[in-house]
Amino acid sequence: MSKRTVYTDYFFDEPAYNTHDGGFIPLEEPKTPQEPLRIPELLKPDEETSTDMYYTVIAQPGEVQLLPGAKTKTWGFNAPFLGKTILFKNGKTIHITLKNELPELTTFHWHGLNVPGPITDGGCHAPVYPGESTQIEFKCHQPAATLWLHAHPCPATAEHVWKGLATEVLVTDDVEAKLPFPRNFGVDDIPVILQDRHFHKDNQLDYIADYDPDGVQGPTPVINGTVNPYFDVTTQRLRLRLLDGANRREWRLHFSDDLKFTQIASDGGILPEPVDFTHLMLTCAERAEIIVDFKGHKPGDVVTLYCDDVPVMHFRIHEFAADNTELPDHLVDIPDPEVTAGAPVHKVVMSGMDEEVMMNGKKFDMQRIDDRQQVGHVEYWDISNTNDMSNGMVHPYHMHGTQFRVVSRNGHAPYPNENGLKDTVGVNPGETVRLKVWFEHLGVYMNHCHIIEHEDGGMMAQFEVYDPENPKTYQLMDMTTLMNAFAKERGVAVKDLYIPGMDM
Ligand SMILES: [Cu+2]
Repeated sequence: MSKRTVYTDYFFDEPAYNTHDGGFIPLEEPKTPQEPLRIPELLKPDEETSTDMYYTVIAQPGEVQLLPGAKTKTWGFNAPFLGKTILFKNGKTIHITLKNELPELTTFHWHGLNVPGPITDGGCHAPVYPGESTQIEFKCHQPAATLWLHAHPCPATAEHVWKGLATEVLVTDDVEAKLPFPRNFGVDDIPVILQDRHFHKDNQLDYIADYDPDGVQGPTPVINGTVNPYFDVTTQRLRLRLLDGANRREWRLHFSDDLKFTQIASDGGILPEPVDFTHLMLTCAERAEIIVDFKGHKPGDVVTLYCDDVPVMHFRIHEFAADNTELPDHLVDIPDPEVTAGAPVHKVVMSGMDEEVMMNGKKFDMQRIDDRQQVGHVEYWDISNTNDMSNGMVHPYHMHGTQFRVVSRNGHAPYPNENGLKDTVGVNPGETVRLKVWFEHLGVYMNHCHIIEHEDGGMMAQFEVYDPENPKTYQLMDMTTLMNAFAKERGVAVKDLYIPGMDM
């Protein structure tokens, strides 16, 4: 038996939990009947060879039966809501046709993928207009991980994600394939996208009605696009690829009877050592792959997953074969390169709440490069949250184009499950989190708070990864062009266009 510590707390600072926000909307247990958890299909490649994978990813409108009665009008990737799960094999060259069948422009951002910016990365500089398609191509070069694809068209990112433009992207490799993890997709290895929504008249979403500059929330947990889901457990061990895909909500997760579970991967891939918990908090955009062992349960039992004290998902236990697999105490080696001699320490300050949010005292500007780092160099980034503890919040800080290491929190060791590669880190009020960051590709990238209304509202900046031997200039998108396009697509005059966050 392993002697690993079992952690029983959420690590983050309790006074900063979203439950203390003035605008907090508590989750409510749905009163609708339980429904089987929707398991997204795997997106079929158009073609796959020993070296290349070809995909077509379509942003499309649709409607989905989320509640009894009227279907809800939604958006998704190759599906009416959320999307099919997309799989990249490490080492292959990936070719993707990005197609927009929505009535307005959007972008396809590969959250956590190490690809060149700003176009392949798919931030605000890479709009795909309605009825159009573009191509991207990149070499998948990173360890197995649970990443995700979401829309990122400034300043409408939050609205597009709220409507459903978010899905998981799995990277697989030979290292992960040898580890004793469940990996039968849809059976014992399942995506779990944690979101919340507010349903209005006729079961419709109304983003504008629900708008809150500190992040839009709804009382109904929606898991993989399922309200009140259950999952039929047919194996002793179950791997959940948890993604906080909510616009603002923190998920403080625990199972009934404080069932122990084990985190095996964070944002950027497998952890060096498995971490055992009874409680786990995820901030927006963070991922955790966990293995739950139902050894002590018998057919007919139900194990419930809670967020705070609200049930969000039920696991119905069926007959399963005994499985005595023990996880090794060491899983993988994680890169930890030396900081480049003489490198500067980058400073990022997240400040404010509501409309006042800023990064380094400024609102986001698509045409401004706020920082630079040389490609291949390894440098510290100190990320501070100047909110105060009595009236502040955890800002989840995200960087495009990299998987970083968390070095310290206010000079102390990071949380026990932060020893792997990450692309998003929750920063407590009054805290400075030191990251060690390096890049493989050139480009202009965004860094921001992943409370999506905060990024739309301007708590966002951008930096250039450059090569002094190969200086580049970038054609950067501007807000006027995007605003004119949105106005035309929505059939309103520019002066009448309202996208929350646009006046940042
Ligand atoms: Cu924030």
